[in-house]
Amino acid sequence: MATLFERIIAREIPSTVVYEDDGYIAIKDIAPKAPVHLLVIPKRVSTRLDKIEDAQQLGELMQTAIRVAKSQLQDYRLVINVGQGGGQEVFHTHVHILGGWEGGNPVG
Ligand code: DGP
Repeated sequence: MATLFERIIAREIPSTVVYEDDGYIAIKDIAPKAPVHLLVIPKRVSTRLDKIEDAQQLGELMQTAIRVAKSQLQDYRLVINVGQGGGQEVFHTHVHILGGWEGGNPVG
């Protein structure tokens, strides 16, 4: 069965898209944990970050996350939850971009 993010990529589920290219989509998180909370999602299916063995793919994911983050924010936090114990809820690899706090990141 398609993951939630595959269905978002296919436009079966609506989302606010802030960036898209052939390999990636970036959307607004539906339950933002910061004034700006985006998700960068590779279109190529993998369940979690450590299933991506190809260094080029890993690099491309980070480059895309940085490009999207810099287009919206001067400073930011990148978070990747890996596995249930790591806080991952959607098992389709993605990078969280968080930022926009007044006075800086409250998490430290
Ligand atoms: P994680 O816990 O790392 O798997 O993050 C999953 C994120 O996905 C979480 O911050 C909430 C977000 N999310 C869940 N359902 C939807 C949805 O339907 N649309 C959008 N835009 N985000 C969603």
